[in-house]
Amino acid sequence: MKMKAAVVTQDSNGNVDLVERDIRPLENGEALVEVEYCGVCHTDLHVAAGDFGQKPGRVLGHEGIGIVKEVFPGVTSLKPGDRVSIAWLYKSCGGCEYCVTGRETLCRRVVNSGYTADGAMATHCIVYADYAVKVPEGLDPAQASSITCAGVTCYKAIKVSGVQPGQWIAIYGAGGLGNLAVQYAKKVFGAHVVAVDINDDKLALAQEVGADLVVNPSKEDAARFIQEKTGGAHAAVVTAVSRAAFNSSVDCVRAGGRVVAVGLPSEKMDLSIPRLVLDGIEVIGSLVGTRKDLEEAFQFGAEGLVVPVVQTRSLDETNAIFQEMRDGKIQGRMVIDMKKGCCCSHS
Ligand code: 8ID
Ligand code: ZN
Repeated sequence: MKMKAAVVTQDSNGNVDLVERDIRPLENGEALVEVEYCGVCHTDLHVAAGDFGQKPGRVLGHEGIGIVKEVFPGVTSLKPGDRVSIAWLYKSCGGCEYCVTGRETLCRRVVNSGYTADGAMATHCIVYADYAVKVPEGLDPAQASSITCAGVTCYKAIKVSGVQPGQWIAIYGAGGLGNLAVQYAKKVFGAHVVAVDINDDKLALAQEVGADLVVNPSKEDAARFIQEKTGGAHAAVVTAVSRAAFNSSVDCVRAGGRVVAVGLPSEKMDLSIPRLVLDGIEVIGSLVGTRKDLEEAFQFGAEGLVVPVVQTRSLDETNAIFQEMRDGKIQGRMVIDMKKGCCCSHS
């Protein structure tokens, strides 16, 4: 059987080639999923451009949702017909200090979809069954796809931020991740939210989904604005792909504030040592979420507390979507619908 897939170009130039490939036979513990939707995450752009090492030929995609078609004999966690996710956490070792202490995404032997394993930007994908999280009833599959990375990453990062109900959190970057961060922070954690983005359209959408305040750092000093309006945020989550945003986030929090780094610009941030020490600022990274985090993040979507803003396109348009993302033109999340523009010759 064949599949159609978007793979990193041989020279990792930031684009994909659309190819037809054989679907390999399943191995122990695996399941074959017919992909319905796959969101395009900015991480796909980083992988396609070789930002974390060159991955020519790799099938991208870690915001996949699909239906299980077949499982390897002995697999009990999934059955044909189940709707499941294909997330960044493809598989971890299950036995190391990270895996046994609820930090499986930090496993040193982790395998990641669309990076070190072939991912979900394809008509079909092979998953490791125990790591494919089931999508709850009542959650639209296109919306579920954007929760599979963007949603769970922000939900987890806000957990890590420790923000309490009624406190202020600053969300830097109001794109695919940031729009969902605003919603989780507001609707699930009961925080007051200030959204920061260089694009006014994204700020308008952030306001629509619940941001109390918005600020555009290309027009005014965001950290000063946040200090003046809130007395300093209690926490900040930085999803912007920009060093300037990371630097500003350290200045926007009050004494004792915590900055959670999520965005992945290939740069270094400035940290004033006196600011860190005298004001007790914490800076911590947060990487996607565990399977349990994803189950929880899905449930808030199924209950309608969080409503991902998604638009759908075809797999053939992947390079155009990448360019729109680079240009900051996408509102919410662009999701590839595998049925769109499909000739069905591959199935
Ligand atoms: O687990 C993780 N830590 C994780 C998971 C998923 C994604 C990390 N990421 C990383 C991605 O690799 C990427 O580096 O998070 C970053 C954001 O991903 P995204 O939300 O999928 O990207 P996007 O939709 O393009 O949104 C980025 C937003 O940042 C804004 C842009 O306008 C856009 O809305 N932005 C930029 I670029 N510079 C800014 C600045 N200086 C800014 N906003 C505020 N200030
Ligand atoms: Zn992602």
